[in-house]
Amino acid sequence: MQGVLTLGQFIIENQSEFPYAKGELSRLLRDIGIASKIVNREVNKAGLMDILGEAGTMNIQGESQKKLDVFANEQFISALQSGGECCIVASEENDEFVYIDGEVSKDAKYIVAIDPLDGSSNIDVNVAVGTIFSIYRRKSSTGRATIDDVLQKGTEQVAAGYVIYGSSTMLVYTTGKGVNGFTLDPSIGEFCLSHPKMRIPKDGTIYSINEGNYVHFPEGVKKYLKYCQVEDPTSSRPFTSRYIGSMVADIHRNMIKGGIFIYPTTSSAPNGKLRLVYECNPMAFIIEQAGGRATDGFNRILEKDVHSLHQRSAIFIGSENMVHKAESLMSQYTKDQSDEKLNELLYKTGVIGGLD
Ligand code: P6P
Repeated sequence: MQGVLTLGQFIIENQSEFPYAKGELSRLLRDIGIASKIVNREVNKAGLMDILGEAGTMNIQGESQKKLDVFANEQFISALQSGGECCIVASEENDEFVYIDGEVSKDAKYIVAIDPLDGSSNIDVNVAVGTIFSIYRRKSSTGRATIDDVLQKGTEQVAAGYVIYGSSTMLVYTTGKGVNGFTLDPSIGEFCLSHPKMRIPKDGTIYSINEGNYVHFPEGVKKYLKYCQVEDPTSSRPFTSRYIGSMVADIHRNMIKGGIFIYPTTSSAPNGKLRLVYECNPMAFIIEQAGGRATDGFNRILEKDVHSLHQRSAIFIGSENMVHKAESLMSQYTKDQSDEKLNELLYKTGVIGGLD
């Protein structure tokens, strides 16, 4: 394996990045890598097994769970349970967060938030799907961890990553010191460093959005789409529209080629569709670490207050200059409905708050 650096070797070689870490975070990342390989095996042969289709259950989002959703969720929770480095798992597939029982785990210092299989509705049509994970250090120092240990701002993440189960399977993660990508080599069953120090281009010519919702988009988004579609060779417009319908796949493509992914508020998703804790925050951490930008159209994703486990957010994420352009049109044409701005206004006018 001359010249091949596996995920495990890379984690150990870069362990000094983790402040105060005595190997726990390294082992936690290893556990996630192991579960990803098991999920990858099932995703790759989903068509051959009775593992396609509906599980006959619904998650808290009211979405019918695919058998692979449930399988993936079980694999990640099981890997984290046996690894012993995590005390709580917050998963898209579970209404409430899950305590990781066990003599060791209950005192473990890390919290994992995860979307075990994002885009799972694409599995039956053989389109790339992904896993998204976010790792926090628990804030409480004694007793059982609580919901407050989970509902931390995105800026508090110690690590975040995604796995894309596509033409090849890649694990991309950051611990706050840049982004590195690893491709699974099935012949040795190892994730191998293939994309060191990933950077997203500052500009791009790809925009990703479900234009089927056009009539329900905020005015600023409509203006941005028209901007993308105008003929202007000096700025390489019209841009190209690419939408896979799998957040990990759309954002990964934009990471490599440059581009912007937008899931704004719509009439059916007045707070956006994507979830802040285990989709928007981890992807925002990764993209910012790669030199990109991630906001809700007005506010930096990582600084948004986290009120609840399955809280949703609008997201504009990708190449820095493209996101800036979209934000400028949002501020020009759309009123910021987010809590932060409303609370700020109420505070300033003395309706709420005050120092007492
Ligand atoms: P729509 C998949 O269900 C997902 O959560 C993301 O992966 C994806 O970007 C989005 O929803 C697609 O949503 O409404 O365009 O089908």
